[in-house]
Amino acid sequence: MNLEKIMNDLEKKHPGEVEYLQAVREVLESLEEVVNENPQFEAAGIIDRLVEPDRILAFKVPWIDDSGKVQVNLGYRVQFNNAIGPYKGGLRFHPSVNLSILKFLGFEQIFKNSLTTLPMGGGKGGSNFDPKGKSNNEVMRFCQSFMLELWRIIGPETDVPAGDIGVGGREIGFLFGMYKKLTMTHVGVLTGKGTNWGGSLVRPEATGFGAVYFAKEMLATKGESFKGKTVCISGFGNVAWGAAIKVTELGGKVVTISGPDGYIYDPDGISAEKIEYLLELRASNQDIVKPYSYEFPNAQFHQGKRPWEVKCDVALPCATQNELGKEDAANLVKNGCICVAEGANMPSTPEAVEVFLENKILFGPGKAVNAGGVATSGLEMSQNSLKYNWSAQEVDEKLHSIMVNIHAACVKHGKQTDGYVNYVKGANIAGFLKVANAMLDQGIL
Ligand code: NDP
Ligand code: 2IT
Repeated sequence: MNLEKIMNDLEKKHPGEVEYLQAVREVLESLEEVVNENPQFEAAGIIDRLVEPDRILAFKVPWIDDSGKVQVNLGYRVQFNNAIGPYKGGLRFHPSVNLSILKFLGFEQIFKNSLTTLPMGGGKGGSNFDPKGKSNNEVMRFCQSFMLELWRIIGPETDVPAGDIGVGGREIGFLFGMYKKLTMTHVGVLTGKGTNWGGSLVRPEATGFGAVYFAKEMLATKGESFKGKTVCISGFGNVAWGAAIKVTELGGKVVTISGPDGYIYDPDGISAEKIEYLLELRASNQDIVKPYSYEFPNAQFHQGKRPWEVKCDVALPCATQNELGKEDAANLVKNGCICVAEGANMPSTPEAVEVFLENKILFGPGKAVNAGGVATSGLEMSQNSLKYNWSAQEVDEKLHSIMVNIHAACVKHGKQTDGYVNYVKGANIAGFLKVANAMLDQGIL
């Protein structure tokens, strides 16, 4: 495999799609060896076919705001690969959304979904719509307009979207309502649904819980655990709060959370009660991060800064892509951090990842660490097919065993001769092999 030639060709075809090109390069770097050892992959053009999405739907989303003004946003769905199951992956609503970001997320999703051991292909979608500051009615009208286009290409056996940044239970409800109205079907076409109309218990907290289950396995390889560990978390969205709850349950002390404008450092620890308080603020659409320092006076708000300057044993970046750079990584290592597990998708820049690997600390990439979210979406799809609901305990046990299995697959494919586990390589190879072999079986398509 000629990595530089593949990347040069892709850069020419897709100039400026920096996040997408970054994600492809990171995966292909890990795959060089396994592709060279298996000439059947090259003969069937597996890599050339894998790096381009099957199709992309791009559309406009017109809607009327509360003042009666017409607004127009852009909407997308990237259906990347369905070799091992229907396209599956979240929808992101954030002003920064563009095709490069959705292609990077869709590409990562192929390998992540493969790692879950469940039959799901990779896809992603979203819009540059900003739900922040919008009324419920505005969000509803936007979601309905978005679904008026999207419904044509999704379905429970075709493509099953879910949440991501800016898309939670409320948005999934409005999207599902419109799909149901248009098709006159009540089916598992979306995951993250309300639990009294087809949603799975534990799905809201699954990504954060899964991330901590994975980090727990990583720590165990060094004879360590979360007990007594100081933990830095970024963000305070769906993934971050789930992770904070589980870390606290396991005896760790979470000392930071963050938003786009800065981070909170609470030396007393962000306890279960404090998390409860933050979730109440979040449910009523209020700002979380800054007000925290008014409520809990020992806590400090650091305007415009990231939490990676705080001394910690474990770091869980749970906000967004490229939020942890080379200097942040060097700081974490210098301060004695032994484990970084990515709750977000691609939060560490390539330079930061290099710092972690060079220093041989435990580093878990997003596609393995945060796979518990989509895995539980897969469990939601199973329950919808069965027309049956599992208890919270049943779902949590399945999630836990999936995360343990993903960890084992990463170790199997990522362990170096010196005993160090390169989880980046392990996750990419394990995720790739299943998809590549399925593509071989199914012919050139
Ligand atoms: P949410 O919208 O629930 O939360 C995102 C959080 O990150 C918020 O606290 C937000 O702050 C903060 N944030 C957003 N942009 C920035 C920024 N530029 N700098 C600092 N903080 C920022 O999203 P999720 O928790 O669902 O997603 C977080 C990450 O996890 C994403 O990378 C997503 O792709 C990934 N992920 C999500 C899964 C899921 O099941 N939801 C599954 C697997 C991965 P504020 O609200 O103030 O803007
Ligand atoms: O990045 C992700 O894995 C998600 N946002 C969850 C996707 C899903 O289909 O549950």
